[in-house]
Amino acid sequence: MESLLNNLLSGDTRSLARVISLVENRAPNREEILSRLFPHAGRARVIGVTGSPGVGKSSLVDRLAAHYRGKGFKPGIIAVDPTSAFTGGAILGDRIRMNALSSDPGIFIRSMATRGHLGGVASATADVVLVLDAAARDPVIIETVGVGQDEIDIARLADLSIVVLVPGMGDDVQALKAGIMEIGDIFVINKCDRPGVEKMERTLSTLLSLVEQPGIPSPPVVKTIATDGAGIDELAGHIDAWYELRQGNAAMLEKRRESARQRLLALIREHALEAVLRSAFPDDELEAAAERIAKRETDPYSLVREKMKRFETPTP
Ligand SMILES: Nc1nc2c(ncn2[C@@H]2O[C@H](COP(=O)(O)OP(=O)(O)OP(=O)(O)O)[C@@H](O)[C@H]2O)c(=O)[nH]1
Ligand SMILES: [Mg+2]
Repeated sequence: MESLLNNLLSGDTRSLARVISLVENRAPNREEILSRLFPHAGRARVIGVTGSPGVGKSSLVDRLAAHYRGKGFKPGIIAVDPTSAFTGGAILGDRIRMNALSSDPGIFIRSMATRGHLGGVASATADVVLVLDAAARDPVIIETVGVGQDEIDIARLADLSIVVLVPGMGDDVQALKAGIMEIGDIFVINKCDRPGVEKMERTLSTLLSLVEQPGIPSPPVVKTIATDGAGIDELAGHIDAWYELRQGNAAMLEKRRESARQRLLALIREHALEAVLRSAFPDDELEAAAERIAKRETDPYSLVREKMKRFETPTP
């Protein structure tokens, strides 16, 4: 393990891929690995890109990564895929679309399925961000489809969230959860080669004025055409300015503190659940109990009350 981690730290891509797999597959030594890497992380800019299916997130991420690559950085990309565990097709789709990049070892791409992670996908994504960060990947860009709590949790992992919209989705935008509007630090109207750009701009500024907070300037809105690269330099300019403005300031520190708090709680939850299950339901007792409840021989409430008694500390 020592040499694997050293290779990762000195920039070896294959070791990076192996460590991510170990972490994602919940290898028994994964927490040891993560604590070893932790001191080497904390430098990467972590950028979230969120938006409805097909708005052009992967195309934008592809362009952004190429932009930063051109500046001498080595970006890491995590594509969080909500459907891949069911069909396997969407992962392949992302791989194909991002193909132009994948031949360059300076850009590392990883797809993650949202299902099948015991601790939740946000938790698994946080671990992968840490690994990429320790491997000196910067920026780390996370692509997610903007639906559901998982995505909002993932967006919270990022320092900065980019929300992607397209012309003609007016009514869909109205239906967007307020949560998504609120996490947006920069808004992108992509596919500006299509009609309806001005209407979309107006709808967006109306929505932004609803969530506006006094004293805080509205987030920038950038118009892009990801397929030909128009607006990408401007988008990167806003990202860079965002970081410059916040470098080491109180709001940034508060965001990192909040993110650390969430991470800590998530880890405690995971460990506590595992420990309680192991202690209260050893072997296949969980299955046996489920069967008894299904057959109406007992009820879950008294069973859990009974099982939890062992964790109660006696009141002095
Ligand atoms: N006309 C036009 N098409 C675009 C633009 N950006 C992306 N597309 C196309 O839109 C389709 C979807 O693009 P993706 O980048 O895969 O979108 P996505 O949001 O990552 O999609 P999912 O990951 O499936 O949610 C592709 O066919 C792109 O070529 C654009 O600016 N203009
Ligand atoms: Mg995509």
